[in-house]
Amino acid sequence: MVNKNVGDTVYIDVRVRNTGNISYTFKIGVSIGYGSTWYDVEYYNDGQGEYVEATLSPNTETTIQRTLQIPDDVNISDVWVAVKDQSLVILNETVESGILTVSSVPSQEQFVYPTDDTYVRSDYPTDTNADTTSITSSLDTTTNIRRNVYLRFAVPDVNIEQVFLRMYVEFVGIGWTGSLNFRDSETRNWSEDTATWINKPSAVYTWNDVVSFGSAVGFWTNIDITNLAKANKGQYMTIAIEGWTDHVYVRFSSKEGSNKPNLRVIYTP
Ligand SMILES: [Ca+2]
Repeated sequence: MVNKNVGDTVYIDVRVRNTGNISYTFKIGVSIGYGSTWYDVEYYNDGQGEYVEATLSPNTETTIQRTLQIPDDVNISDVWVAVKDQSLVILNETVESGILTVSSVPSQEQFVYPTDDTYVRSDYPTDTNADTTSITSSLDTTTNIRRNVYLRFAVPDVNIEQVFLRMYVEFVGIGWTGSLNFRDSETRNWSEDTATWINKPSAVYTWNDVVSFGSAVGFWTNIDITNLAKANKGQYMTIAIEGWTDHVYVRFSSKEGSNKPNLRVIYTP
């Protein structure tokens, strides 16, 4: 417990040591507490409370030194030092100087890009679209034209906590408010170089999610496919995106585009 008064200067001098078995980046900040509640200093002091980022390899340590003027609009009971990894508080201590030891291992994330992605068209049934920078899924019963998107991912063999499918929406048909069906396919081995409407991956699936798109563009989908990814861990997994209700037209960036589809995989090392 460090008791400080308004206007006091606090010198923070902390050594942070990583005794875990992996390297990771975390943030070190100084917080001001009222009893059991603590706040980041950045709430109160212009610039003074900004976090310091540090990357520590296993079995290394670093020293953080800060000078903090206690702001004059709060009552101070404690000064805390917090170590954070993204939003996760790993550790905090009521120390003004000393050693913080980080031994708990936080969740990690990785982004997995498709090995193959393409779209196929019902009205051009032998065409391939391996290298287009966009992939479109559509359904128009007036013209009876359908476009299906197929993505193939190699799901990493890790201890999965959560997996999200992220697709960047470039364009939606104006006023076309139909929905798309996202599903898997039992066909794991196919190639964007040869996939066509005629030989497209199987329609047999175990999971699906019907998604509606408004008029907004320029955003990422964030579809939770945790259970599907767990079931396909260490294997290739195919995801199909098909028109579900009429009329719908949604264009996504492909892996050849600038906003590649990806799986955000959150896992425990
Ligand atoms: Ca492609």
